[in-house]
Amino acid sequence: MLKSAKPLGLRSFANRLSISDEVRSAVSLGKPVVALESTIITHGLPFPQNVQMAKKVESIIRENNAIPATIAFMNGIPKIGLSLHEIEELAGSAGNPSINKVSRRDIAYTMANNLLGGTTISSTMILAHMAGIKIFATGGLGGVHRGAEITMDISADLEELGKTPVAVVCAGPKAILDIEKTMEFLETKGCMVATLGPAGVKVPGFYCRESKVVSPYNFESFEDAARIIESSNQLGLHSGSLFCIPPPPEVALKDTLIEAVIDKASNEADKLGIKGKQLTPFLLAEIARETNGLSVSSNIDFVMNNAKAGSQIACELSKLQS
Ligand code: PSU
Ligand code: MN
Repeated sequence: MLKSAKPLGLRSFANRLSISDEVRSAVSLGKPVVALESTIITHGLPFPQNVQMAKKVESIIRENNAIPATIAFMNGIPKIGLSLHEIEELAGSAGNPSINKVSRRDIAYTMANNLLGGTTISSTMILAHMAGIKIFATGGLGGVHRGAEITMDISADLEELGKTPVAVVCAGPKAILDIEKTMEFLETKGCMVATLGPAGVKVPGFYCRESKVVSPYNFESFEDAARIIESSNQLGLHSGSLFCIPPPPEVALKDTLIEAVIDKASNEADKLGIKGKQLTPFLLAEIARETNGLSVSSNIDFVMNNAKAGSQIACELSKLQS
């Protein structure tokens, strides 16, 4: 007998979310809000650059007339809109093995065990959507890893982009990945991909302005981007979308430099048997070491550039909806 079970309708998942007053009010008023992930703080960048980045990206979003919402798990609680103090706590824990890297599959465990967790693109999209946020800005996307035809290492970010209606603004998949296969997978999952620039523009390769892969679509203004998002939402497609912003020429790295460094880091990972969720953080740390921190500073510059673009898209979307 299931007599004692509570009726499902009374258990609202939204009760488990902690949304800051500022974000809750901005969303309900239809103001522009930009979500931010936190795996980049906990597993993507070293301390103290991670905390500097996390604070600066929020102020850039405010300067561009939007409200930032950094997302993370604080003692198991999914929080949308972290306080400065919480950002510092998260950043100070970077490198501590007890802090979890949280994709979709890690969410329930993190909550049940009251863990501190940095959210990847995948779980940030989920929580942003639950909180009513439509735009999310970050640095680089997870994707299909090199050799995935053997390892099956395909980031949960891509599955989420196929099924959660949030627009992700980033500098493309990093060249640590197989960009061509990443684009194929996104097509299969039904995620719209567009790159800022003229028709025929290539998908950026994160550190580099362009990869070898032509972007499926392009957009030339932030209003164009907002119209694509609005069309998807109006039809209830429930798919995510990916807007790629090529990094500014003055901070992009040379293809030849970065290719050699990535090859070396990938071989090292192979040799040490690093795989699963440890692989991306390992590669990022190796690349940072090999470039004497140059990859870290350019990574931060790209996040700022994407946050500015994300804010502008959020402002255009808010205008379309008013
Ligand atoms: N790519 C980067 N920097 C990052 C990440 C990816 O250039 O910090 C992080 C993001 O949070 C992304 C996650 O969602 O890594 C993907 O991890 P994996 O490859 O294990 O799915
Ligand atoms: Mn993986």
